[in-house]
Amino acid sequence: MGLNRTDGGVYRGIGNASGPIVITPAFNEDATYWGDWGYSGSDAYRLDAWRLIDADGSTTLLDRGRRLFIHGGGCEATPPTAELTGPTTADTGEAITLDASGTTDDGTIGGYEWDFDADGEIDEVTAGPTTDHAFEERGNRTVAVTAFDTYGNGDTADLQVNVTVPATPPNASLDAPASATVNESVTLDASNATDEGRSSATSGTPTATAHSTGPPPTRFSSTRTTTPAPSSRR
Ligand SMILES: [Ca+2]
Ligand SMILES: [Ca+2]
Repeated sequence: MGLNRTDGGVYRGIGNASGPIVITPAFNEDATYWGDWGYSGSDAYRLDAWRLIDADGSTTLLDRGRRLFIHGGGCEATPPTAELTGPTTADTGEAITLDASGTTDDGTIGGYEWDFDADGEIDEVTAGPTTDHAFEERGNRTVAVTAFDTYGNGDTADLQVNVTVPATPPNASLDAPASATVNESVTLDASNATDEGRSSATSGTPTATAHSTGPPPTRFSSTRTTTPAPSSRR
């Protein structure tokens, strides 16, 4: 909760509810009336936590993208069977769509937790089965999704993605004198050439010395004489 905020809801007497009560949180800019009334729309009144306080007083801090499902009666225990598909190759910076829509459950899927870098920390929570992600570094990456049913039973699937640097041509640059005379040595400098990877053409020094040889230049004076086409006269 943010400053001076007591937003929340209390649910009781739900034993006769048919189907779960679904609470879809929407904080700050995502809220329907954010900015429309006195205590919202400014940084001082931003909500910064989504807490579940159980009847016994225990508190669970929820990811702010996570929906809450309230069931009457007992719990179901059968987890979903998670499935994750998507491109197995990608360029760095390229957004790819990861798709867990093949996940099945005996009941209803409640959400998906995504771990984009296989460190065990959840990076995103979605209600729907797909999300877009771009990898910043090359290499073999493992993405994991854990699909939960509305009782909190989860199953995890992963996908290997080989991330490579885009194969764009190098930006070639060659510095050389604007002119040279015969028998003068000039330096050709390609050290300003750039590429996001390693240029195979710049092994060793990127500079070279060119030495022009040959007979002294012969200067021609060229004069073009234009003869108008004869007018046809009879
Ligand atoms: Ca289930
Ligand atoms: Ca992670």
